[in-house]
Amino acid sequence: MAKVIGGHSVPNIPWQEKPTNCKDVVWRYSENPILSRNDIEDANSVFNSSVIPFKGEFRGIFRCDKTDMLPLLHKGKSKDGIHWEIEDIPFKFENSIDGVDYPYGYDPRICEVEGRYYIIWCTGMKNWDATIGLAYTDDFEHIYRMDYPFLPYNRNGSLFPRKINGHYVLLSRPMSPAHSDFGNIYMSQSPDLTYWGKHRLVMERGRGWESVKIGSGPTPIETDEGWILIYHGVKKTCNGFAYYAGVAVLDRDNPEKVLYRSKKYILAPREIYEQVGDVANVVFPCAAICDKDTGRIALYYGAADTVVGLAFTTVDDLIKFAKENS
Ligand code: BMA
Repeated sequence: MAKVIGGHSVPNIPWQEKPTNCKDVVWRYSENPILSRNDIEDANSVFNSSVIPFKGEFRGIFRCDKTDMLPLLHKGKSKDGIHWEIEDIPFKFENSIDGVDYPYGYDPRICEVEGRYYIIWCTGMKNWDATIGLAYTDDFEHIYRMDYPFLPYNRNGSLFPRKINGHYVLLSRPMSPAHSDFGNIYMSQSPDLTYWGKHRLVMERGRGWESVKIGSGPTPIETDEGWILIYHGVKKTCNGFAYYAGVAVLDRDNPEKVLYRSKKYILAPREIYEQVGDVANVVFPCAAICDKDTGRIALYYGAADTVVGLAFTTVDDLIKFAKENS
């Protein structure tokens, strides 16, 4: 088994063995979806959400659109990572950065660095221009905003769970407000999580399922073979965009260097709850819990911009797939 570096033992990681007739690298939880609008009062949808192990349980930040269709962030807790108690009211930050709370928020990721939990999400600035928001919490009770890492327009921020060569490293996907049909993954570095620079291109959109744009997904997982990066890729069809998930392995000391990148997707909208919803044909992973002892991975993804799905794979499965299909 590839050795998982850092991270935690998560003996209670949600898990189901791969069905014997399944040939896919990622397989779905048999009771999907795990969360829907019925789990939050007055909700239209709950999707693209992030979770993390916390003191033997799990905590999460959930994107919920209530029936006013404004995306905001809700806290949630769970003992088993499958059954969640989500707060009905979006959380408020303890402080403000520019005099406003946040007009909207979506696609959160959570990353633990040195015992502190960072939340990275797409936020609206005062005038609603979209950029990446950054916040931290130590207890999932009080959440403190930090400054915006980047100017608009930017989304899909994923932080690495340790400093690399003395710097925090953040992946992001700058975008044009005028054209939503291109986008590549970049990385930026910071000595203090406030000032960001040394921006580098990591991956450009590819072919087929990732030909329109790509964006990083869950917090990368460190192994002795490199960082496992799960990301989403978008294809244009005559019925609009379709969202897939893919995998790449980045160099441990210099994640700008892509070691392997699968030409094939690892997850596609195939089930009815992924194909039918507010936005059809979307799988959008935002969290991957990894148990460092077994290499098991529980992958959480938004489905059709409507519900949350859970799927499984392993560190070895992903690395092998990325190598064989690179
Ligand atoms: C992207 C983001 C995601 C969403 C996806 C599909 O641009 O806004 O939140 O899941 O589109 O609608």
